[in-house]
Amino acid sequence: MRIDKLRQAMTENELPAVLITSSPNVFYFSGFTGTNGTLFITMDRKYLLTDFRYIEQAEKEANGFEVIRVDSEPSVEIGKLSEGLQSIGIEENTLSWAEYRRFKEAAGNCRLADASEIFNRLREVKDPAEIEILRKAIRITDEAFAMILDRLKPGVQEEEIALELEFSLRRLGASGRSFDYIVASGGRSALPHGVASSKKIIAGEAVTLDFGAKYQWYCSDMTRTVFIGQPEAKYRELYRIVLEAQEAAIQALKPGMTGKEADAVARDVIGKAGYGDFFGHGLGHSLGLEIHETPRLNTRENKVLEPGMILTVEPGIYLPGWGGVRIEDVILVTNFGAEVLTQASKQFIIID
Ligand SMILES: [Mn+2]
Repeated sequence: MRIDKLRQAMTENELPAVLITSSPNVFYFSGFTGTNGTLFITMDRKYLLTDFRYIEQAEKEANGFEVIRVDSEPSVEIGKLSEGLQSIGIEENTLSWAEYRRFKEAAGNCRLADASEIFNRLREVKDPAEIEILRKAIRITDEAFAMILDRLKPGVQEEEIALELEFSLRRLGASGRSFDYIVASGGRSALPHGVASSKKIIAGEAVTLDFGAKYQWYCSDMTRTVFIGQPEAKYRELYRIVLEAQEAAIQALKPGMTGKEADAVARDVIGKAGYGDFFGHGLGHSLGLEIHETPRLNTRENKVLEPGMILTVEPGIYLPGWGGVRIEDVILVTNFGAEVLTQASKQFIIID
């Protein structure tokens, strides 16, 4: 099914073969989970090149693929497979310069063309099995969030909170995290990507927690800003605006809308409240096998939302040196609108 769609796209793009090198794409198109694997797919053959360690696993996981053992790097083998072909689609964003040079030399007169957009596009709309896995990954994050609230107290280091999150996610069935834990307290909450540090949490501070589980190779993502004791009054104002922006965007989201239009809904709310300059990132992103996938929700995204897409909606306001607030849920684009998959509370949480 995935290979049929891929070949259809290859035909449309006049690519008689593609070379797939990044692990998420290797997994998506073949089911192979080893750390060393390269796919070479033509209109009637499909090959998986891997080394000695993975031959048995490859034959088991990559249904219908001809497994070729390559114990050093695969460019010579790729050269042989591409004999007589006019062009090969590659992934330019993940190939190293060295790999590219080797493939180019091995491919001889055969043209190499970037095919990343074909692979991205095929992964944009999730199938029902993927949606089920993502729901579970999101449930795990919700539960880990509920559990971490008890651990948040003055004197605790951000890194300790990150470690507790890791324990919770893994006890709940995740294989790990989908990206480095963001635990940003006090002034650090103004850093949109404030990865957990050795800073200790102090009474009266905001703490932004942004984390995700990796479950059966799929990623979840959520953010909440909570407060350790009574915060400054201004935080209530920021929180109200960010929540209003987030809910307005979720309400408005529907198939047929562009990523740019969705972004504008939230940006409008924050702009009208006077904080437009302090929301410097996009509203959200798709996610799946990778934490950031296309389409995005930002000021430049012209891609149109379709049912089956899974996206984050995560506006924020960050006042440098002072602090910030972000609220992030994951939503599923349905036939008529958006279903919010994240269940964690969005109330103004004060932990005493
Ligand atoms: Mn996110």
